[in-house]
Amino acid sequence: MTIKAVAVLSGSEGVGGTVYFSQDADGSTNVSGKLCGLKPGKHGFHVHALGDTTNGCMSTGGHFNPKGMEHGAPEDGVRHAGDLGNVTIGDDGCVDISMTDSQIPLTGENSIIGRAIVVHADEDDLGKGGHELSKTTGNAGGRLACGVIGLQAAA
Ligand SMILES: [Cu+2]
Ligand SMILES: [Zn+2]
Repeated sequence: MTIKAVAVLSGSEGVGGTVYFSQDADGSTNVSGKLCGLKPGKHGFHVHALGDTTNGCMSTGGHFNPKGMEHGAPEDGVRHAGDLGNVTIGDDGCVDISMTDSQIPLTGENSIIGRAIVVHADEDDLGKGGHELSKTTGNAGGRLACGVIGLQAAA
């Protein structure tokens, strides 16, 4: 059985979209969907620890980090579980998301259900930018839109 989840992102100035998650039998999670209303180029894209949007995206906490690691790239050994890198927005202001990740399960103790997905104003430097924020946030700037990750009917 495939476990499925969805997040509807909304934020300032018309930024938003829908992101779908599905977990295969091998435990890795496919992430798909579409975001629009962003300026072309790379924008940080993360799972944040909390599904709390009482103060907009600001109250979703830091990057989901159950292992107590430093910030990194999705392909790095040292990374936050929530570090999904960047999405690249096209000239139309949109991106079609398609990625697979092994650290964002939808079941078990490190499940991302009830947490939030966030898209940022700036590029995530993947921990390598040399900025004081590189090792915590990738210096990805403001939180433009976010959504709480909730279960969908399984398929
Ligand atoms: Cu983030
Ligand atoms: Zn991070």
